Amino acid sequence: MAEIDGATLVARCLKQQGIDELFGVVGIPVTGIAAAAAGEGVRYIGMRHEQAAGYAAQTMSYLKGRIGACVVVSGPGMTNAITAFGNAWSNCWPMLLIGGSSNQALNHRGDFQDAPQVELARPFAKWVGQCERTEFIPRYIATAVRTAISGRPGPVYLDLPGDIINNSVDEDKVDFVPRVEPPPTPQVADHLIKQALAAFKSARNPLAIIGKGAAWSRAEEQVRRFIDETQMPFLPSPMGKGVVPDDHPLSVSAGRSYALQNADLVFLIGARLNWIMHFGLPPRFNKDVRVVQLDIAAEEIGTNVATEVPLVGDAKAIMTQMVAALEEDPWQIAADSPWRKALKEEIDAKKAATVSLLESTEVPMNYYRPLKEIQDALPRDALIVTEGASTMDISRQVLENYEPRKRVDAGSWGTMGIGPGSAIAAQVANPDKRVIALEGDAAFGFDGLEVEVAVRHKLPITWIVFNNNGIGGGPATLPEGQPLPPGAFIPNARYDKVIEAFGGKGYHCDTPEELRAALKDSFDSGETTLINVAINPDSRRRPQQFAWSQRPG
Ligand SMILES: Cc1ncc(C[n+]2csc(CCOP(=O)(O)OP(=O)(O)O)c2C)c(N)n1
Ligand SMILES: [Mg+2]
Repeated sequence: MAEIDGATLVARCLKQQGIDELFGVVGIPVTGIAAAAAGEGVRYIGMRHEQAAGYAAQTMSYLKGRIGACVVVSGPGMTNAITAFGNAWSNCWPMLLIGGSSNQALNHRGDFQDAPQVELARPFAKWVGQCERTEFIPRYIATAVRTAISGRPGPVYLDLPGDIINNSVDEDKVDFVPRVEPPPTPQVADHLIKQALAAFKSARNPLAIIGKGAAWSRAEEQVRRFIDETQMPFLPSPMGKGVVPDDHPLSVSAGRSYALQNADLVFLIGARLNWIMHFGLPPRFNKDVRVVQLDIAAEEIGTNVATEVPLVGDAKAIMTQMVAALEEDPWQIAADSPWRKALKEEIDAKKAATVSLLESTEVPMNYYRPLKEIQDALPRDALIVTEGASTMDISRQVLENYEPRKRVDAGSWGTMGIGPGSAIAAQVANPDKRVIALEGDAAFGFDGLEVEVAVRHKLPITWIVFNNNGIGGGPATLPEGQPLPPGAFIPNARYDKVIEAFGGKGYHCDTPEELRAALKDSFDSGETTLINVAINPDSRRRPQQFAWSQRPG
């Protein structure tokens, strides 16, 4: 009888479940899994920190529409992955975290890197399991995958003791199971679609809010048709950008605050009324706002604001129903309606107010001008990974997404450090597309050495660091003999040298012209490059505040 070891079995099952790449950091007891991967058709990508492996795995899930995986060692390796695990929980993304753990025979004996790993994962996990026998590995992986991708997605943790990984078993004794099918995509009863349409018709100022749930369920075609048919103004959430292209005439992104304050009805399409949407509460929302809510999770219905029409199910399936109902009973918001006219005026005024910032020739540069250089240089199907405070928030206004799932950012958890792992996954998933990782200098610091992984795997990511000397900016010189400002870093640091240490190409830019030339050179080179952009530390976003500093209480 043929024997198979646990490590090979893990790699084979990952492949069977549609996982073509495995991210991780090797060591005892998981090195064998990484080593077996290539033989089973899984590309192993060794990262420099477990959190980056975790961000890469979940970004893979989101971009490919199934599940990405990462493997980490016991103890500190596993705890290092927990922040990424929490980020997947907060964003409702699938992710399979595989943690090696101590040999079962050494439980409670003070083993190397022993830790309560199952308990650590549990609060964030949709499912946790510790595999007790090598023969059970296929069933455990299938259960993990099925749970992670079904309903509202989320992260799952599979704990594999060293002896389970290292044991060899008779292949005939292995508990093989079939590949997990794509999850069901529930629709709603027709009367709810009718109720929703009636609610839209009865509203004076309806607004669609498109979230990344719509992007996850691949609802773009149906959402786009709904917007076109009804002419309903829409606001994308940060990662809902691109489900309907940002240059669609009904996008109200530029007039976001006005649109939210004045909408009398919001149609949530895979978007949550959490802090990013100011909880749906005054002063940022109308106190009497009505809610039509499409969400995959029944328990999300009614969060913060009562829901008038609940549409619980898959965004693509329900929007298909909605578009069909509109075909039978067409209805449209007139272009000369007071709501659309008022929004247009507001948007025109807001856009006009930004022109001088976008065209500024000041040096050191503000945020807007270099972002405009990037916007002008990017192809329409570029993937934009971005994090930082002003760097990320202003980029949301200036950098447009024209296709769904083309923006990954700090997300629902506001997590700094997501960028490098996510950019690596984005380029691996889209080898022929332009990928940029736009990083605040502080954000870059969390995981900056991951650029080595990009160089090593020949991933032509363009890293762009917006360098304003710190967290929200720092002084041009550090004060002597006084306490240092808490967010200040070494001024004028040359992050471009970081990539040069690994043989990548670095650029330093002080002016818009230098940045334009660097972007062109970077894009033409087909290499991994890093552009360090000096940003005026006193430059801030337009006077309009961050959602995270706008929370009540
Ligand atoms: C893991 C984590 N640690 C700390 C923070 C707090 N935080 C919010 S934004 C930020 C960095 C902002 O600075 P930078 O990336 O340089 O962007 P800037 O606003 O300067 O453009 C930090 C540390 C966080 N959000 N996540
Ligand atoms: Mg900064």
